[in-house]
Amino acid sequence: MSPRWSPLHDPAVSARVGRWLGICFTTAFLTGLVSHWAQLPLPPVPFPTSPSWGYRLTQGLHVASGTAAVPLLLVKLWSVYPKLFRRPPRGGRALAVEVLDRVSVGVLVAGGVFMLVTGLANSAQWYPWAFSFRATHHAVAWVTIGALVAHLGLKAVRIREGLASPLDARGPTGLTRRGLLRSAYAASAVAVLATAGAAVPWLRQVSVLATRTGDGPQGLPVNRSAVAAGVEEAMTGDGFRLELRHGDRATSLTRADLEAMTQRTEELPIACVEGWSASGTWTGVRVRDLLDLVGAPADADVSVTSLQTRGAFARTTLPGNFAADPRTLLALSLNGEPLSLDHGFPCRVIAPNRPGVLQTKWVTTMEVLA
Ligand SMILES: Nc1nc2c(c(=O)[nH]1)N[C@H]1C(S)=C(S)[C@@H](COP(=O)(O)O)O[C@H]1N2
Ligand SMILES: [Mo]
Repeated sequence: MSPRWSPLHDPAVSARVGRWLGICFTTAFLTGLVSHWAQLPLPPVPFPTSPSWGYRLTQGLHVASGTAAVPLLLVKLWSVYPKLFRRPPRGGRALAVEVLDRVSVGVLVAGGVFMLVTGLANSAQWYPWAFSFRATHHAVAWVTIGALVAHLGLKAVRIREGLASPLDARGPTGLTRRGLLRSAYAASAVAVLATAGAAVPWLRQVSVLATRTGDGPQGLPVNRSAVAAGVEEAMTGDGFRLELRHGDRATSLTRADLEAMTQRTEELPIACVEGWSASGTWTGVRVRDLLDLVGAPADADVSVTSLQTRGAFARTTLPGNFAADPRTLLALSLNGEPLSLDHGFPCRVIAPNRPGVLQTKWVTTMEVLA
């Protein structure tokens, strides 16, 4: 590095902060693949229904690792940006390596920034774009992780040298490399603690920036309210029917009919793709018991439709292994009280190990798919 740059702009710093950044990106990538798998309409290998808290854990880690990466990425970029002004080497081979290096770093930075910006916006429930969040976030994840692998390969020697370099050198303000790294790690820890209370109950007191903190009717947060979904109280009154269909067999049930069936109680979490999660005690009818009313075969996939008139996720598919799991309920009550309208009155799906977005509220039809 040319002497006019501070010794803080050095591989001793960038390799160390990069190591943590790599751990965060890899964690976010792997847990993101889990989430993608869980949300595919009908994956060839079914997403498992156990453990019931699995998605709560992986999606909590997904959002926490992305959050932790933000300060690390900023410090990493700051530590390396003088390299942008480096004169390119002469000669064929060295120049080719340099070009490859710059392209992989360019893709890695652009992809990493895109992933963190879209992910954070999503976890704050802000969707200021027109493209499909999940498809795009998933595609760019592969590009970013590919660029990361290329970067690690091209930089293996420099990284090893950087990790072995000492941390005592000071910048012009007196800050040492060690001090800079500690500040970066501290910023990262604060970012996680400030938000992780959305998934970890005992962190709620310190998580001042969490989007959801366990509040809401019946002790559970609400993501899309009845008003937002265009569900009105009148649609859920005496005229409400749950339609069950299987080929030419069909049955129609009132809420009182559902209440008259055998009731089961399960403790299951709502684990939102946005990272927040909370456990609830749900009581209602086993989905399998409902499917028996129309003679559905074991493990049949079920199409579930909501009363909602606005927004996405009015229709979801409950895969066969979820429909067959005895813990999967069409819930009628939450934490000992009839569901509030915002939690999906008259009835809603609650299944183990399922992304919140697929736990359909205000269910009005369940149709067995061939
Ligand atoms: N019909 C319908 N059901 C829905 C949604 C929706 O938009 N429409 N949102 C889902 C999302 S994103 C989550 S996280 C859970 C939240 O359930 P809760 O509001 O009861 O906590 O409901 C899900 N059920
Ligand atoms: Mo959600």
